[in-house]
Amino acid sequence: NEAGKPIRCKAAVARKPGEPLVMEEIMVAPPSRHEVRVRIICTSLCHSDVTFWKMKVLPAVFPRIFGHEAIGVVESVGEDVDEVVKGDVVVPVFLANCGDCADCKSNKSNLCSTLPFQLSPWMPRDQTGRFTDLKGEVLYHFLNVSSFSEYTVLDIAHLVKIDPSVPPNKACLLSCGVSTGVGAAWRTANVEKGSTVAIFGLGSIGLAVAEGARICGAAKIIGVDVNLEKFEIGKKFGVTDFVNVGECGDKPVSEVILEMTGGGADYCFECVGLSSLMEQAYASCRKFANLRVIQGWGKTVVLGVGLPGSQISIPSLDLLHSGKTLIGALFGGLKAKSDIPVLLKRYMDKDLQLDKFVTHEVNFEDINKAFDLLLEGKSLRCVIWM
Ligand code: CXF
Ligand code: ZN
Repeated sequence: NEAGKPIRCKAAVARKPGEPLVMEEIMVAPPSRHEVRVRIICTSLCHSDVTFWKMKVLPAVFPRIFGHEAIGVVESVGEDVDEVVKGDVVVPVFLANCGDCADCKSNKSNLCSTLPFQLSPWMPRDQTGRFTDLKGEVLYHFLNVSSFSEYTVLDIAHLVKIDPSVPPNKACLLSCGVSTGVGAAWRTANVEKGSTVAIFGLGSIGLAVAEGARICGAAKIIGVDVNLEKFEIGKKFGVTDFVNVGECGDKPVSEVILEMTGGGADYCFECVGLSSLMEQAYASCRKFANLRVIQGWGKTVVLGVGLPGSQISIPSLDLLHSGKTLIGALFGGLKAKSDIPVLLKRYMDKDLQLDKFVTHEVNFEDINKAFDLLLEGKSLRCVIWM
């Protein structure tokens, strides 16, 4: 029984930006107040891990333990934790949900104000760390999760207790990427039956938007990508039409989409993080049919993570005359504690499909293979088993 004591275990440490992770023995401190120490069962690689692993300028901090899409078992709990007990199966989430603040209590927001989202290298509540290497040197945290370790410490606001019967290699997908895409269609856009959707970028997030739009009953799901192969993949996720950006010639993509949809898609989603694509997405969505229609048309959702400082430019008269909306969403607008169990149930009911996102599985020792596969564009989700 290690409760209350540091645990020695294996972790994949990112020592330097862009260099392969190093398997090391590390020490994981016991959970403080409002915290839980978790044994990770499996984790998967999300593109944000790669983005921050590559980053040489601030907010880059090394050495660091990446990983934020995972599932695990509670090993021990700190003071004032009554939501979970040892042995509970939990899914970590990078975005907090304390359940207690004005925002968590409101159905208008998923941005907890007790622990507001920030790119901190520490634990969220006290801004200190729980990891050290065997020389006593600090290893930084990532996105409040750091799941590339056999054990990690999570704030209680950053985990969701789930039904332990769900296969872990599927449940872990709901920890970040798939939830973000499905949530964007379901919660942020509120896609309804019969609507037309355009998705810019058919990576895992874009495909998860397609899956979300499909289960919401969208009639037309247009995938936009530079890679024609993505259309074949997209079809498996409900994509019905494809726009190959390389084949649009001098025409802006938005013009092609306006033609295909007779005036614009009801909902557009940007899933790459490129300013020009965000502008094209906004230009591709439909204007209000008439001013008495209060809601429903012309909504653009930005999910892609842009470069720090990057700007977008929207024609102001377009905004004024069209009544279109542009919104960004973290975690697809989902509230982790209440929405993840709903998505899991829909998976168990064979309604939401998760299996097709898992294209590869590797053992923890081979974690660098997961990086290679994602960098080469060969994988959607590669599950890493501890
Ligand atoms: C991202 C969202 C934007 C900031 C970095 C993390 N989420 C998960 O991958
Ligand atoms: Zn992620």
